[in-house]
Amino acid sequence: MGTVEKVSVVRGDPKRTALRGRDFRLRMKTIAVLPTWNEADNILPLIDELLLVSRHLEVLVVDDNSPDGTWRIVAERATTDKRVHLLHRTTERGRGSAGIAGFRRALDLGADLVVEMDADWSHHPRFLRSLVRASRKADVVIGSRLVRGGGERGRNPARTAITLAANLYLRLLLRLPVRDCTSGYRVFRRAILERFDWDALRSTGPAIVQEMLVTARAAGARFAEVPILFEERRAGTSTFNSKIMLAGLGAPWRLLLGRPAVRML
Ligand SMILES: Nc1nc2c(ncn2[C@@H]2O[C@H](COP(=O)(O)OP(=O)(O)OP(=O)(O)O)[C@@H](O)[C@H]2O)c(=O)[nH]1
Ligand SMILES: [Mg+2]
Repeated sequence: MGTVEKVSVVRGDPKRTALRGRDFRLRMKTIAVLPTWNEADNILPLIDELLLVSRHLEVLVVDDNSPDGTWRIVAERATTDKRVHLLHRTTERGRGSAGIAGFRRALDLGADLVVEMDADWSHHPRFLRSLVRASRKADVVIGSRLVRGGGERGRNPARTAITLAANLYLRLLLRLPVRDCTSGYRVFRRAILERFDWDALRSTGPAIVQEMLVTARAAGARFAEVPILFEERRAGTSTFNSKIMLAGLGAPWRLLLGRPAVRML
């Protein structure tokens, strides 16, 4: 099967591109998938801000039975707002499998575009319009810290250094056609997600971010990167730790050795 690799980088000031949003692809059903683990203090304001981006945007929270009751807050909100959905998982836990479950549910809900983003305000809704706009010419759009106009704000320099090193390592090994291959702020078109063999994806943790890029590339996806400013989480605590970082070193080797989870046509 042939592989088409095409990258386009949308340059410019992310604040300005985010505001020029008249051409948000309003007729496309767009669902933002938010995996959550203990995001009770972030989730409602974030949902509110997201719903303001477009009245055609819906939100799907995938919560793994967070001890702080994030799922309960979202369940209550979902009873009064048809644009809010909750996938409450009680038997599984993990950022990777939550993402996969969220994408599958978004497709079942009829999404034309699926957005994936963190629920801690690191991925601000003000960039969503420019990401969605770029999906007119790309199957996968990355909210990127590593193109002109993008970056990180208010972060511990050690975390920024880890991001840079991880991207260097992953790009060297996986030869991915994007600069920011650890960004979890992305937009996927339905057609490319329909090529995924969801049962065959293997990453249960954050490596799912790269596994989805590898899978999309094998399915012939066109990629684009749009600048974003990644900010420190507003409330709650990070799930990132040295164990996750070490697991991240091994993850690309598994991807290199395995077959991408693409359905045969
Ligand atoms: N459903 C689910 N979501 C998770 C799990 N672990 C993390 N998340 C969510 O995944 C997103 C990213 O997790 P973070 O803890 O912010 O990790 P990170 O962004 O790599 O680390 P920081 O940059 O320090 O914030 C957040 O929205 C979390 O709530 C999990 O086990 N299950
Ligand atoms: Mg985070």
